[in-house]
Amino acid sequence: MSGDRGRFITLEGIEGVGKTTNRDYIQRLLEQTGRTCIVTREPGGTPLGEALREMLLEHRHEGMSSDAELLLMFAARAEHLHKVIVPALEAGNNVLCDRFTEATYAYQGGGRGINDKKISELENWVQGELRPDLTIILDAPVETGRKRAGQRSAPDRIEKEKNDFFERVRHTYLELASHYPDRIAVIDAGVDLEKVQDQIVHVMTEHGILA
Ligand code: Z5A
Repeated sequence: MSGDRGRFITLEGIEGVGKTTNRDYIQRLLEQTGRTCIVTREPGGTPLGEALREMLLEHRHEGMSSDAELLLMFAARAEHLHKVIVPALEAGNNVLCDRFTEATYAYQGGGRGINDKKISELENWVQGELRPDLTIILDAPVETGRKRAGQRSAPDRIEKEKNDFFERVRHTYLELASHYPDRIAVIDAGVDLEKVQDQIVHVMTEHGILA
């Protein structure tokens, strides 16, 4: 990728921590850098990816095998990278993506118990050397996130897993952040929105995304 490529920022966390709520705010911050910011999501972001998202989340596919789930996530990601993310970055735009490969480590790795090695092989195959410039993990206790999400909509196929699944997901996110502190930041999302957004500005500045 060329030297003047845009920045690739991803948002992560268990359900209900505020990824959707904070997306527009982060987009506005990224646009202050003078570059257009493309906002997208995973699974999804392309017609094929959105079709795969429906298959992954609807209850009709209850009991889907963990390997099938993993491969569908990466199939959607391959299409997303090829059609949206890489062209946008190469055109000099910033890209803000609601979930990316850290979600695969957390949900399919931590949650479902798939070996990290399998995930990293797919990561290297599908992404080559591309990694997000910054991943912001919005972190809150599982009960807080589930309570907030529950007030908003009925649970989908993955959201209806039990609390211990989400505890493993949360734990894996925190582990990833401790392994890659240069590109993954954790924010306390269990507090008022204003305080969450102050922390977002702080980590984006600290990681050189904002001046
Ligand atoms: N998944 C996977 O397994 N593997 C992968 O590789 C990928 C994804 C990429 C879809 O994700 C599912 O795909 C997801 C993981 C899996 N399944 N689960 N669980 P998604 O991102 O589309 O869905 P989600 O995680 O379920 O997101 P969500 O429920 O929409 O949560 P959110 O976007 O983080 O929360 P929100 O909608 O912004 O906020 C929820 C409510 O809380 C809302 O009413 C807000 O007004 C309120 N809120 C937000 N912040 C605050 C604060 N600070 N205080 C008080 N109230 C707040």
